[in-house]
Amino acid sequence: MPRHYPGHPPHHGGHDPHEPAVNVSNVNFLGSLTLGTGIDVFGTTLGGLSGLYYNPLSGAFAAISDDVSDPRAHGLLIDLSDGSLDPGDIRIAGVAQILTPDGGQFETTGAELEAIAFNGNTVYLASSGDAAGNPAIYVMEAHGLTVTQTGELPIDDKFLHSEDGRSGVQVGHGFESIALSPDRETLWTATERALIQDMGAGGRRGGEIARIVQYDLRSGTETGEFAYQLDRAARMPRHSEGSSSVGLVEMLALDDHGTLLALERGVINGPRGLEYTAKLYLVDLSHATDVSDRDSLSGSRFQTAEKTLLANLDDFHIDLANLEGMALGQKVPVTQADGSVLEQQSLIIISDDDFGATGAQGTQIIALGLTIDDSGAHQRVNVAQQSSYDHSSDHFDFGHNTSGSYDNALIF
Ligand SMILES: [Ca+2]
Ligand SMILES: [Ca+2]
Repeated sequence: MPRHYPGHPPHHGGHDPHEPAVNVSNVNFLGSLTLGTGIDVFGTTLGGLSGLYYNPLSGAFAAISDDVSDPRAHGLLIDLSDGSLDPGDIRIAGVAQILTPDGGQFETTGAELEAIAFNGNTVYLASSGDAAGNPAIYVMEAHGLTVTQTGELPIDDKFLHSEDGRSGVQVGHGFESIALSPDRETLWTATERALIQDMGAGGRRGGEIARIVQYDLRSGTETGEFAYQLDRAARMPRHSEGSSSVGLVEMLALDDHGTLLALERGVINGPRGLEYTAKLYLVDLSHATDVSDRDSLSGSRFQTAEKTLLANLDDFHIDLANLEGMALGQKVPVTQADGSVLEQQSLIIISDDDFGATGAQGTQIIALGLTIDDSGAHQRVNVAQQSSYDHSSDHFDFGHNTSGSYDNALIF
């Protein structure tokens, strides 16, 4: 029986007769599974999973691994047809290699890949930092089991490390998210935490201010930046050493106009070791100030993105791992408390196990069901819209793998 999260009522912006475009409500917990550490997949180890993409045509998920020494995407099949995530519902499928434009190993870039999106033709990968510490959005072409870089989106100087160390992303906290609009014309990414020069902008009582960056994919140019106020980091126990932080680790677009789902993850490294929190927010950029012309937000006035809590994953009473990636999956039948069955949109959230280095016991996969009401949207939410995608040759077959071995099937 899925657990219902009473949560907060959907927020109605109320500023504009066209708002809210999309409402999300009735968040249900459909289950959680952990894949153990050290699972060998064609000579690689499943792990480091930091971003997730769902291909509605193949029914497969592609998870990007942040392994700097062997960048790759892992294929996963997740069967939620009965509305519940249970042992045996997850199968590991192919591995796709990531290559540089000249066909070389992508590890030479030193990039830590943290998010993935695919528009039917082009794969986009976000990096939290490369060998020089700078973030990137890589533009790639997928051919079978290889994904080859063809370009990069331009990154404004304010995100790059300055020689004096006073501006740019905090080390390791560059881009962790990619959201593609349903019409595939807009891409949003975001810094995980504040830029160095924006550190004081959250005020004494607020969390850090991250920046959401908007790109127009037809022109390949940046078209806006929006301030996103993170939750405050959890307080450390008195007299204890350690650290506590909150970061924006994934986003998904629900419409073409800046209605997003966002995942905020907290990391507390204290006397009890590493503990994690995760909160799912509905984000609306439509009233946020475009701050792209401000190299620093300190001392300036601006309207942040609106955010509404949809679910605190702690309320599902599971031991949360280091959750970093999410994707909207198939529609699922979800049994409600009164016994009725509701068709919901599934949301899959995955953890980065850091290959066990931080003591993680494996990759956690959490399934939620959401009701997404897009009746007010200019364009319907349609995750299956992939009209230009030729998928004649690369369907996964759920029934094919009965031997327990992995199909090195095509992911894209
Ligand atoms: Ca990661
Ligand atoms: Ca991510």
